[in-house]
Amino acid sequence: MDFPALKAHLSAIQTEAETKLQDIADTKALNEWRVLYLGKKSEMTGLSKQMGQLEASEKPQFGQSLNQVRQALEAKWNDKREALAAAEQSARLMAETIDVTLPGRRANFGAMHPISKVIREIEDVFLGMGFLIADGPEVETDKYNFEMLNLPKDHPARDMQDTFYITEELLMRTHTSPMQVRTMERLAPQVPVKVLVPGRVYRRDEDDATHSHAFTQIEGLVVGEGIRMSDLKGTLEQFARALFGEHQQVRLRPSFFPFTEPSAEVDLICVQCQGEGCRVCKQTGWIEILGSGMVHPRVLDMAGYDSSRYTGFAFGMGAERVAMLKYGIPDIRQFYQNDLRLLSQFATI
Ligand code: 2U9
Repeated sequence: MDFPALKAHLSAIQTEAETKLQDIADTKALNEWRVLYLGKKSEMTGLSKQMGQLEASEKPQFGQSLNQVRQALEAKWNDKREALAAAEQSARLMAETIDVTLPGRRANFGAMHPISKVIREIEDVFLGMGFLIADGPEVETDKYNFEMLNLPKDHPARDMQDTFYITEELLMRTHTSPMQVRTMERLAPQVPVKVLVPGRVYRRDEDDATHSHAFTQIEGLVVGEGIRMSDLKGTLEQFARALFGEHQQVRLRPSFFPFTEPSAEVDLICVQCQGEGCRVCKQTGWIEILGSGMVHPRVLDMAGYDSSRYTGFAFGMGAERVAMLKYGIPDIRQFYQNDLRLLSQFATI
C-alpha cells in the first residue's frame, strides 16, 4: 500500500472505531472494543508494521498520524469508560434506594405461656413474703417422693396404677413435695424454713378437661417455732388477694393428706360469679383452689426438725387450675396444644 492508501485505511479504521464506540453500553463490550482497535493484534498495529514500505520522507508523517489516531481513540475510550462507570453507579444507587418513609414491618414477638405467667406471678407474691424458690429433679426416689412424706409402703398412692415407675426405687415425682423435704434437710435445724416449689409432676391419670398425666404444681412450706393454722390462713389469704383481687376471702374445709394433720381444702369466692352461685361453682359461691394443712409431726422429725419444738404448714395447688380460673380457660389440654390463637392472647406487647 502506498502512502495515500495507508492514510485512507487509517482514517477508515478511526471512523469505524468511533462509530462502534457510540453504541457500546457496558464495560465488557468496552474492553472488547479496546482489544479490537488498540490492541497488539489490531488493524492499527498492522498498519504501523507496514510503515517500512513507505518513502523515508513519508514515514515521520504517517507515524505522526498513527499516534494522533491512537491518542484520539484512547481519549474517547477513556471518556466512554468514565461515562459508563457513572451510569453504572447511578443505576446501582437507584436499585438500592430505600424508602425511609415506609412503615416498619412488625416483628413476630412470642408471648409468655399462661402457665409460666401464673408461676411468675405466684412466685412474686411469695418472694414478697420472704419465701425462697426451689426446684429439683423430676425423677425422684421412692424415699423422697413417698417415705419421707409419711406415705408408707402400702399406701395406695404408691400403686402402679397411680405412679410412673422407672425402677422399683426410681419414679417420676407425683408432687413437688420431695423438694420441700430436701430443702428441710439442707437447712435443718435452722428456722424459719419458707420455701415455694413450682415444678412439673406426673401421675397415671386419664387426660380429660380437668386432668393431665403431667401438670404443674406449686407447693409451699413454712416451718418454725409457733407456726399455727392462722399463719396458714393469713398467708393463703394474702396469696388469694394478690392473684384474684382485694375482695377475696379464703374458706377452709376439713380434709385429709398423709403429710399434713390437720388438713384442709382451701376455697375462694367464685371468680366467675363473685359468690352469687353459678355453673363454675356448682351454685355454692365457692371454688376449691388449694390443699393445705399443718405439717405432720412425723414428716418434720424425719427431715430433721424436732416436732416437739417446731411446727409448720404446707399447701399445694395446680398452676393449670389457677390459670384456668384466672383466664377463663375451660380445658386443661389447651395449655399443652400450643395453639398460637390461645398463646398470642398472653402477649404483653
Ligand atoms: C412437706 C410437707 C407437706 C403439701 C401439700 C397439698 C396439701 C395438696 C394438691 C393440690 C392440688 C396437689 O396439685 S394438686 O393436685 N396438694 O392438696 N399439698 S399439703 O404438703 C407438704 C409438702 C411437703 C414436706
